Amino acid sequence: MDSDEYLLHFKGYNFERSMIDIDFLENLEDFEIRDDDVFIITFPKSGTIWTQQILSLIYFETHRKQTENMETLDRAPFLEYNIRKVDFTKRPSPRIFCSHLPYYLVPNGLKNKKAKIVYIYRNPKDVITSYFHFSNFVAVLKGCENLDLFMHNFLEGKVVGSIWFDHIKDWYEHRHKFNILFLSYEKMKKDLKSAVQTLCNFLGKELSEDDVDAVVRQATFKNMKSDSRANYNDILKNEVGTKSEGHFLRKGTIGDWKNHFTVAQSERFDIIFQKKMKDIPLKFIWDINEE
Ligand code: PPS
Repeated sequence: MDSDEYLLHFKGYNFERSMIDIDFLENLEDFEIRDDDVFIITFPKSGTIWTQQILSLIYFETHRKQTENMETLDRAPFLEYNIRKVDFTKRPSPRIFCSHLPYYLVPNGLKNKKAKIVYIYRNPKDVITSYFHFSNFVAVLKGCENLDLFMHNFLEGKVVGSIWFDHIKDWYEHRHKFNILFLSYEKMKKDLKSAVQTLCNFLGKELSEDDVDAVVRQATFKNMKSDSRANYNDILKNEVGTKSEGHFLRKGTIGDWKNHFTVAQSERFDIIFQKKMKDIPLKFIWDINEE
């Protein structure tokens, strides 16, 4: 294990240093998995909190119908960033977790293929753009003066989550070991209702048409942004800390990278992407108007 001010390098992967309990990490592979557990797994800035909200709405009628006032972080906490020190063994089933872990660090019990994993991925130019802003917004990440420098760190894996290409490729190539659904941020953005239905089918949850509509309504960018239980404003301000003005729900769109990447940066990234992703048939959408 080695570390710098922001990153904790553990078993080949970079964690956010201040939010990690090292004892928990050391024992993560033996963390007991229940058959009805559900994991949302992502590389950072790929739609984690959005999916957290969607799954929470799908699973909990009290959330869907707004009869219980609970933050989504408490309904679907992060496994490795347990900032509220929840005793996960005491959580009632079904438990939803979020995680940025690479495939080789997740609890072994997930390989029984009973518990479910939803892997959300996003086109990496938008991930970089979102991550660049987030790094300059929250106190627990290293800020970066320009996108060029951030892209350099991103490609080198000097960010929480390490190398984006490794994360997605490894999960994809080891998908047969898990009960896993791959779904893209962009598909969710382009047709949220279909994405919710895809998720319900995978999770074995039968919701009425009205309930699906209620999930979709409460998971739009606009409605999440104004819902204090879902938008992370208070969590970032009071528990994580911020270093500038901003919002967790920043733009919430496809293709904002075009407002930040130069042509040269974009072309440089394309060459790397084509080379590294040539054997991975996952579909990426780079533009809001793309089919
Ligand atoms: S984190 O910090 O890794 O958990 O971040 P993560 O939640 O994975 O990603 C944050 C980005 O997701 C966007 N987001 C949404 N987009 C569309 N619709 C909805 N409802 C939604 N909720 C969150 C959020 O705005 C971040 O993207 P950017 O591009 O920065 O806006």
